[in-house]
Amino acid sequence: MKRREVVLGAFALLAGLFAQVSGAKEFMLADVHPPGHLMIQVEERMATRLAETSKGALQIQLRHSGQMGGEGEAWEKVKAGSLDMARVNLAQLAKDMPAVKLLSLPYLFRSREHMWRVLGGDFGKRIRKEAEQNGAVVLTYYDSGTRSFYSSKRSIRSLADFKGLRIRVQDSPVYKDLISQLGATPVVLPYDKVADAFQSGEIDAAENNTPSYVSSGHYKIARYYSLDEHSSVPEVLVISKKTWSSLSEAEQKALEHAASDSSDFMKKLWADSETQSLAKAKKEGAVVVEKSQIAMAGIEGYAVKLYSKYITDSADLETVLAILRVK
Ligand code: GTR
Repeated sequence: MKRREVVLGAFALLAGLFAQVSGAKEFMLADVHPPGHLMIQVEERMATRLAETSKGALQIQLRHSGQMGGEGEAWEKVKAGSLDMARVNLAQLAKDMPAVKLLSLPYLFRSREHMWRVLGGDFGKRIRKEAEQNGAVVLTYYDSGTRSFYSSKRSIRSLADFKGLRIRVQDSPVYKDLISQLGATPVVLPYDKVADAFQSGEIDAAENNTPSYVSSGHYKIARYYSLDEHSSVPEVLVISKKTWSSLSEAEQKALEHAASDSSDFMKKLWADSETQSLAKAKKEGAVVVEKSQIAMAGIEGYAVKLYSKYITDSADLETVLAILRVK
């Protein structure tokens, strides 16, 4: 049987567990991306699938474009149980979860396939456990590609180009250290404040994957994009433990299933979304520097310092080695 048939079969089986209902349970889902970003399309599909499977009993109310605040705020609310669900970058959880600090280290993953296998194995279980200790349940992960630097000032081609730059980062200790190690100044800002910060001169650079560089409009302000691919931290969909424990087993299964189906859907479309975004940025004037044109040897030196800071004991070392050993 083909995978698509298996998936549809599972949805049909789950649907059998739901009776037609009059009142529905609604889950508020926060995301910072605007409509049009692949992530939002994927979440809309998840909402539709969930509503169909549950015969209308389970509904997702999607709040896109940061309507519920920045990602840090959304994560805090999920932990506290005052927001049902959030889709955030896993880096947002680094402050609270030691496993995520290790996962955020540069150059940890050899490839996207390697990353997915790590998330599906023991390390994935550890992340789930740490999330639960914080009051959240991990429903699924999504592709986020690799992140690269962009600047409004100049192309970054070597370590020397970082000197004096003020670079926006997500609120993660690893990202802040990464920028300092490169000789620049980290500026922590929520995603929706980045464009204004470029305009006002508060920052000279930021970093992100190509779909976000383009859908946010940053490519129009910070035209120099250097594909150094310094990190690949996936996106995560979390639900508050409070909401999760109020659901029946059938409801939990339907939600898990819709989430994992949406992640599979994203996996198929991600590469195209990267290619199309990069083509758009180039066509509209972004100056793109390929990885082969960047003096990576100098830049990669910072990774060594980060590894020695974040691998604090033999257990951390064993964890990182286990990640590297995953085939
Ligand atoms: C995007 C990511 C968001 C958020 C944003 C940021 O690529 O999808 O979840 O992390 O980057 O830089 O704040």
